Amino acid sequence: NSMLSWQRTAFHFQPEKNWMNDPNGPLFYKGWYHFFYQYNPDAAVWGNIVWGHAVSKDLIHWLHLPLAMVADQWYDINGVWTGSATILPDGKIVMLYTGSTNESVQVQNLAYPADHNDPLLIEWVKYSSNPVLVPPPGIGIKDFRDPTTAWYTSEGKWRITIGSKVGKTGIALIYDTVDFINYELRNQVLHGVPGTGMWECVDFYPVSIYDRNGLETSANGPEVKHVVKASLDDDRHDYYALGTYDDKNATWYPDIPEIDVGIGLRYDYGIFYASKTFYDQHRGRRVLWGWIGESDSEAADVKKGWASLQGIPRTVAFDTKSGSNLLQWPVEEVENLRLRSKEFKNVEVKPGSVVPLDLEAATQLDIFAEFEIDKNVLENIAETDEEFSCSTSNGAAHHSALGPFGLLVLADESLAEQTPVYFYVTKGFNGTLKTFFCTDQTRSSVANDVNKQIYGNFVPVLEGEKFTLRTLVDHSIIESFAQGGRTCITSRVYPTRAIYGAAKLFLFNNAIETNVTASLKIWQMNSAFIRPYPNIR
Ligand code: DQQ
Repeated sequence: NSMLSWQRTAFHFQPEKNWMNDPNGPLFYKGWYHFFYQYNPDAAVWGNIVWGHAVSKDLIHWLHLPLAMVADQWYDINGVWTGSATILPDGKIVMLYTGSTNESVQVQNLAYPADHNDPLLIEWVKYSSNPVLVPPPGIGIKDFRDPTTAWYTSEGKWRITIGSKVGKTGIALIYDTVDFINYELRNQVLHGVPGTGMWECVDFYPVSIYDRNGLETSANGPEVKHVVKASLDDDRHDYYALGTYDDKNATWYPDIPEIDVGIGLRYDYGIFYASKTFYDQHRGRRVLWGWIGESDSEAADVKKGWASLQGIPRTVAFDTKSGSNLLQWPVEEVENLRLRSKEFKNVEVKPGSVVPLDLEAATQLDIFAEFEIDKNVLENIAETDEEFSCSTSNGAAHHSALGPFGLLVLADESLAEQTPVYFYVTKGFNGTLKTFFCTDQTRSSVANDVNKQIYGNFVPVLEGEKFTLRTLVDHSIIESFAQGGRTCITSRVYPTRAIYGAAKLFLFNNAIETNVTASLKIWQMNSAFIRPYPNIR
């Protein structure tokens, strides 16, 4: 449908048509990145779920491959649901995934490549005695899904976790296995948090506390912290926490119980769900994939014939500077799409003003921006906006002492359509500054059947740091990373006027008390090649 075709992205992974959701089983094998995903081959809405499959050399340009697994067995006839890959020491791959059975019971199944010599891993075989796991006593038959990548225990066994719930407590069950066929349920859970509901797509992995290098999933020791991530079915967000893993007792506890899994930090404060990491042994990094749904209406999705994207894969590492959070950053390969760039140095943005940035078009961009506010004002101003939060304020239209200031993305000339991505600085009674990073969708489109929430959260800004952001713009997606990736916000927006050559970029400053000085470097971004599978007969 050409009417809505401008919403199609140019460098984000999408199937050619129909519905996609969770990333599944990402891995690097014999020179190729493999990406599998939850896919409905028949419609642009969720249902009939099978595994789509694509390969890439660089996580940006893709070749679509035939479906890897379809719903053809009693144990997955109602859906080939989410799963993860484990690469064994001999290089062989095992895939564990959830099947929804003929009676809609959630069970875990084993699959493996038909031919390990095929670098494209085109054909997949399901183990003949599937399922390998059924819901254990006390667990609901529909509350048992999404097995993780396995890691080694000190006993030399493999260990996996599977998300579930007991009452309203979200939990991560633990199983040990030596052959991926027979499993032993541990009587203690890896972790659980009351009130968080069903945990989907649990992820568990180590991060180095010294540097940004990725760690293989089995890595452990004093130089390591462990991340637990759960996707909360009840509020549709991905929450993580940093903590300590106890291999002997097969359990994990958070560094700070007040910001435990599901009640503290999120990977992303916009739309981002069912994410999964993998260790990329090719480049020694941990890479995070996340499903970015639509925020228009289902009717619009049906009309345009497709729904959902995958975010640009992000490297994820512990923030050794703040010590309190992860850092997420688009994989460096996305920089190969950069075309012409333009720099704007020390642009002064006066209180209450909007400054246009002279670019050809502003629909496919990679933006770096740095902002400074008046030091004198910062020091001398009394307490302000102690109670601020992105979503309860007036959004970017607000005027206050120290904010908001930032970018107007995907804006038309008249500013009837605009999506502000911005900082907002508050000062507490005790004089401490606290910075928020937000994205305001209120005026993102003149259409009214789209989500117009204001997203955002607190972002740590350390002594001596400027306010920095990076934003990737790709037609209907805006992915923003503040302070090097401490706080991230992804939004889907559906402008009707700010499209193609009519889309513009502006700076704005609604702070009353301070000038803002902005420096930017902005690249036009090329489109990625995302090719159909060749029809060779
Ligand atoms: N999506 C899958 C489930 C998973 C959910 C089904 C999360 O396995 O729990 O498509 O989005």
